[in-house]
Amino acid sequence: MGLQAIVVGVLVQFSESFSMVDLFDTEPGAPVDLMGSVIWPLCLDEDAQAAMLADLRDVARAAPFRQYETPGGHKMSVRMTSAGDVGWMTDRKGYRYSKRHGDGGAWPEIPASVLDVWRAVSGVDRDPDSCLVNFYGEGARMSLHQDKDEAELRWPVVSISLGDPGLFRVGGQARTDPTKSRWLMSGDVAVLSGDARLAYHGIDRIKFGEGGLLPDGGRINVTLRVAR
Ligand code: MD6
Ligand code: FE
Repeated sequence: MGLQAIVVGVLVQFSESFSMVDLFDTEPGAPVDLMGSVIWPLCLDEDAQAAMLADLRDVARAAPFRQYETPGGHKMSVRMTSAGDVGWMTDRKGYRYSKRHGDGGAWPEIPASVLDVWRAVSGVDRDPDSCLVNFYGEGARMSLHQDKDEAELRWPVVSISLGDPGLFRVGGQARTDPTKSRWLMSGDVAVLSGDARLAYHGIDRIKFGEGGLLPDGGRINVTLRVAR
């Protein structure tokens, strides 16, 4: 498959500076198709996961996690922050991308460790301008949604999972289409592109405390997008 060839090629290129996978004892899991989305199991090894987690802690220090409210007035159970030129947010006025975080400052830069993953798996030569960081504590979930707040929907969306397992559900372009589910593990990367770009998807639940990467439990998901 073309994408796998590209990823393996880029992995070889990056393997010295970016420990995405230990090519000597494991290869990245073969890509898994889930209703047209592509999941790369264990794309990041434990060292790469720990390095990215440290970078994300810096992001959260600059722009603290917040619990946003949906336009319908529901508090989201997931806590969010962002990096990049624009960050995704929501309040009573609607879903949108904002140049400033809650304290009024610009968002921090997207960490290089995160950009490397986009460059390896996105299949496009344009970098993302927005990096949403989701934190799932005990009981947090994300209901079925489409990613469609971006100006141009032809760019892929790449997401990286860290920490506790999360049950990822993907369907079609209609909310009522049949769905399939798979546990996303720490280090897994999911790509929504092509026909799956507008697929409904969500996280039904997490296995709190079972991941090992975060000492106090929880799941982090990093979603990269070209928003503008
Ligand atoms: C999550 N992921 O894994 C939520 N969106 O916590 C997403 O909403 C998502 O995994 C677009 C593309 C891939 C994703
Ligand atoms: Fe999404």
